[in-house]
Amino acid sequence: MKKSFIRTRVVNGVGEIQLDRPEALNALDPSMIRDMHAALLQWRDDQAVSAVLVTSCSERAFCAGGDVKPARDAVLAGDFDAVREFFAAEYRLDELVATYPKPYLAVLDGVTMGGGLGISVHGGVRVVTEKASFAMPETAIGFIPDVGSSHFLPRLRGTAVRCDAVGMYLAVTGARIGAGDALAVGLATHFVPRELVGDLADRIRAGDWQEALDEFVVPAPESELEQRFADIEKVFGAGNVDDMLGRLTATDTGVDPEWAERTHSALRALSPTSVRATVELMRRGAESTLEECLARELEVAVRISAAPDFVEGVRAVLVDKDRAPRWSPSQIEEIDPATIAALFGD
Ligand code: QUE
Repeated sequence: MKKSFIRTRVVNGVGEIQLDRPEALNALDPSMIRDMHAALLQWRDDQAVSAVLVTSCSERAFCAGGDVKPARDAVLAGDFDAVREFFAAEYRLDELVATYPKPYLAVLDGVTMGGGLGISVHGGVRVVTEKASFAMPETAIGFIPDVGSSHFLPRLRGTAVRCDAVGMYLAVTGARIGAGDALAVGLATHFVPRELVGDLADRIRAGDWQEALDEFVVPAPESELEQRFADIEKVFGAGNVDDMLGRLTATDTGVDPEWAERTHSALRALSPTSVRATVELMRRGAESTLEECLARELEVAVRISAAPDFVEGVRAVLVDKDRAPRWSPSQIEEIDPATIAALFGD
């Protein structure tokens, strides 16, 4: 029998899913998505299960995303039915998490990117440790932030300090943030030090997850991102991609010039098609339900996977790992608005 990449068990009414594909940072392949979906469905209708806990067996990662390498192979084979089915299955899992009728807890102790957010952020409890990091890095591989992110990113506003633009910033730049940042924007809900998450999981398995959290949660670490909220709001708060680029290169905006320079070069290295599509996706997502967002993301995902940058981006980042993608078109200014409209089926 083929090895399964997830382990499941039920202890004291807690259904536990442990992601077990450490060699791929728990990137979600079709079998993991299928097995996770099946376990969640079974537990949803099982009176003996009162809560679900999702953890990782890897020290490095919770989950690096949906495994896009097989999707790239399907594109190269011209099998777009397979591409669609891959993403559709992943988004159905995300929607099941979002609508799950029982408490859903994820322990995020390591890298969480892309599809990793899809199986955690839509749940009610997202515990982070100081080793947690988050990113939606799809614009770096010629893709779009998906897994419902066009619903949850436009709704991040900062908690202590308000910032409406932070979701747009995270989506467009793919910036990686830490545990304190994730708590400050609401991607995470609770902080527990790494040295105590094993004990936390044991206490959750003992049956009362709320008591367990009460016992182990400590105050959140500082957020560096929060220090940037004013600049992020000025640059990413309104307008189109050209406005954003203009504000990053202008000298009279009051934005920290060192951060503006860094952010500008980061943006220029990303897929121009992805950057434009992502801004449009987030704008539309701000006014849509999660169901609408997932349906839209699926259509854009299938169409953009057929554009040259997806095959090239996954090649550069995950296959050859030269990190030197050759984008086509190569500049944001060269993108025809009709190309973006077509991605959205307009
Ligand atoms: C953007 C992404 C992904 C990424 C890197 C990006 C992504 C993904 C992985 C990944 C990482 C490690 C693995 C693996 C896949 O990286 O979606 O198989 O071993 O799954 O810049 O969207």
